[in-house]
Amino acid sequence: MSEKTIFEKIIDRELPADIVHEDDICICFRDINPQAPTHLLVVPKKRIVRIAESSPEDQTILGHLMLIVNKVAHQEDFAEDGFRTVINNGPHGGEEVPHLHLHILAGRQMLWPPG
Ligand code: DGP
Repeated sequence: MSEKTIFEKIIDRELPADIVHEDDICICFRDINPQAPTHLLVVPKKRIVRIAESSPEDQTILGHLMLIVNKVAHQEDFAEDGFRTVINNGPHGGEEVPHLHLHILAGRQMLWPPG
């Protein structure tokens, strides 16, 4: 865990991002490769590598991320129409960036099962 992830570079303002929310615990910004009309990422400032490597001491952070999903859904005005929240974990999950992040997808009808 030596090199900074892309998300740590965004948190540290070494890379630009379209930030829609930030607080002491997390940051939320627009995904660079959107899979829906609105595609946001909610990222904890603490580098939890992935949900399968989180621990009980992360409980407050993990709960906070969920509440920020709620906040930005209202702030960005897609709470009522609906949206999908996704966490990709490991190779079968399609995880690319080893820094926990919640995807929020909104602005179109989601399909089930997901691809
Ligand atoms: P995942 O596959 O779950 O690890 O998702 C990683 C997401 O991160 C993917 O949807 C694209 C997004 N992403 C990667 N690099 C950047 C970047 O430099 N800026 C932004 N805004 N998003 C990025």
